[in-house]
Amino acid sequence: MVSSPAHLAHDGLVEVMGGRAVPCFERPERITAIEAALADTSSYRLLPPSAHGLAPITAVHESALVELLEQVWADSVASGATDGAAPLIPDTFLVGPMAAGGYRGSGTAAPARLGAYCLDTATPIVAGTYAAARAAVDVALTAADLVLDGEELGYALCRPPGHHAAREMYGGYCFFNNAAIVAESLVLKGARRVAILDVDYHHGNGTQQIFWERGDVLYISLHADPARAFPYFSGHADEVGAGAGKGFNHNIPLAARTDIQAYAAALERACAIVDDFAPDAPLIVSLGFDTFERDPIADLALTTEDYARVGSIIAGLGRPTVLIQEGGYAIDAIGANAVSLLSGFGR
Ligand code: Q9C
Ligand code: ZN
Repeated sequence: MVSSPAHLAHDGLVEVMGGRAVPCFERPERITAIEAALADTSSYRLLPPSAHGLAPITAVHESALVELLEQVWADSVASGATDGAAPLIPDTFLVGPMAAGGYRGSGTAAPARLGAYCLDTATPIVAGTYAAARAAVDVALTAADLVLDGEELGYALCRPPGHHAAREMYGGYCFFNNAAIVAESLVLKGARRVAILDVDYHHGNGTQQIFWERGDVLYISLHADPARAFPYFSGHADEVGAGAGKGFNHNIPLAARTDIQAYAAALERACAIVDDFAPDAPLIVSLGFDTFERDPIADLALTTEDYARVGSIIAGLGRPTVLIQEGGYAIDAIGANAVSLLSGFGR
């Protein structure tokens, strides 16, 4: 289990949802609650991350995105675009005809820079955001190192999460795509087939986009049907990849209130696809607990006990596994949900 206190400084305060500014759902207590629950069981070792540098990040993300995230807060404070208390949330988005031909605008003002790279109004940037996002990547890569060094299971307590971040886009509470960065790092270490299984409530549009034309990285996701759920514009069953990646992207959309019976059947289908693909590197799991029955922004119906079953189905693949924390916003239950999932791995 790997985690870093650097995430504490990414505390966005507010997001804009449904036309209202509301307290961020993606908050520091999510990870401290998991840490506390794991510490209570006293059967897990909690390790700090080791620094892996920028190269694994720029292998997956455009440097323009990395530079934006690194600089925009300080630039905005210097220019007066923020008073230093208000988080940065874009108010103008580069979409449709204005974005034609890869146009990013030449604007240097913070709204122009944010709106050219950001998906939504729920992903505020504050002073500590970049350091937290960098640390989350290190947490993920360090958990993968543990598994490469022989552990059967590594759990990366990543925050901020990653699976909505695409090659040159952030959003959906995500800045760097922790799972995709781990997958690409495994390829760069010589793996020929890497599988990412995404069990977050939301479709991982970023991970899908990054590996869309790749036959060496399988992406398979179970998530709420985008007909009703964020990110709305991706996650449909007919999105199967393109070029060399055709057939290596699988989306399994789920109905509202899906319970463990239907969920387990879908997960077993997904695991069969992973098994057929026969990865030659550790399995990467994008792990969200927003499938929980009481999650405040979601509508599936898994219980705390059900996560043991989810864990045991994934463990049934019999593969070394790196769990990468994504979403999950019921803070009073997230620790118990994590402990339950790990129990399914026999831990
Ligand atoms: N009306 C993750 O779970 N807002 N991100 C949805 C719905 C964004 C979730 C608004 C949700 C992002 C990692
Ligand atoms: Zn989610």
